[in-house]
Amino acid sequence: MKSNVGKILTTAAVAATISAGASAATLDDVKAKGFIQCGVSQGVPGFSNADEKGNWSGIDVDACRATAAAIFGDAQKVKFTPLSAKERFTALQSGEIDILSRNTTWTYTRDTSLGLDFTTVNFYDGQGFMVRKDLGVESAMELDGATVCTEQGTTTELNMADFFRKHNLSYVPVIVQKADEALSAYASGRCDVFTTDKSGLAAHRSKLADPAAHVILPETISKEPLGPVVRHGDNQWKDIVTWALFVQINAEEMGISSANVAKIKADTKDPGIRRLLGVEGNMGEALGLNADWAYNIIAEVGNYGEVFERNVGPKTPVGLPRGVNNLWTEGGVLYAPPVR
Ligand SMILES: N[C@@H](CCC(=O)N[C@@H](CS)C(=O)NCC(=O)O)C(=O)O
Repeated sequence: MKSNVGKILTTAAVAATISAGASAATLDDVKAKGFIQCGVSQGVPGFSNADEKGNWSGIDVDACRATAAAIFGDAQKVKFTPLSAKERFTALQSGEIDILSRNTTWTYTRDTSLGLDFTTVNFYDGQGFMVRKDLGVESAMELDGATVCTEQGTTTELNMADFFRKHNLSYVPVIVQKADEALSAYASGRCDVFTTDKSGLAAHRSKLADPAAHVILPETISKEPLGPVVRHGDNQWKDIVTWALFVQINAEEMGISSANVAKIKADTKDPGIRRLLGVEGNMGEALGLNADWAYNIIAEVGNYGEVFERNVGPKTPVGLPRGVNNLWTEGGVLYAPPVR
């Protein structure tokens, strides 16, 4: 009996040593410098966008803020690096950034060939087309011969080529280096069509002089699961970024928000919530974090629903419905593994 206990402890200790030794690099670096360097877009309202004072906001910004809240108990401990689509993966590979949180689609090729790992999905999307309303086009099937603008280094390029080829339609691609160039080429009439993720279309439309003069066509031509990316091989860091998002999804499901988390922490007798909020035990320890890691995420950044409504929901200029990005209990696909 005694020797068995000894064996189990030894195995656990060895596992802990291996995991700490092999994977602690990014967390240690981040703790030492005192902030997370977060790679974001150059400006997609609702996802990552800076105001005139240089304050960043958006769903992708909040993924980095949630991680900062988990580590530092301070969601402001993040610095942002705006990146074009083409630059983004190199910035992560080279160590210039700690997290890439920039409307980036999780694909097989990216996950397996870039030395990077997708954590989880913070927005389920799909590619669409936007045209000027006065063109009178109602379906993507009417786009034969169109000039189509988009940004280089995106999933958009191949999806668009596949779509036109599959439907035997011709098109003229205009591929530019920056989203703003693509948008101004579209706005000036150099392109008939602007194509990207549908959330991106809604975001970019909100920047146009007369958003109501543009229509997003009904077709969704691809799957674009968007989420934060980290370097391959740092499992602890990947776990922290992943579970920060899972905490926010679970919090919404449990009815815990930034508005009520303090009261719930003080009053609740629910054992699962007591563990999640660090009243009992220390769920943060296995991630190298404190017991209040999840509490801090919810208190400072909010649950997933709050993040969605504040950044891209119907009351914002981006104006997206919750749709598939709703909880599984509400008809969506958000289903986070439990914190237990
Ligand atoms: N989700 C797609 C598209 C991402 C993307 O970069 N789209 C462009 C739309 S034109 C964009 O958002 N650019 C914003 C920027 O560069 O600031 C991908 O991962 O490749």
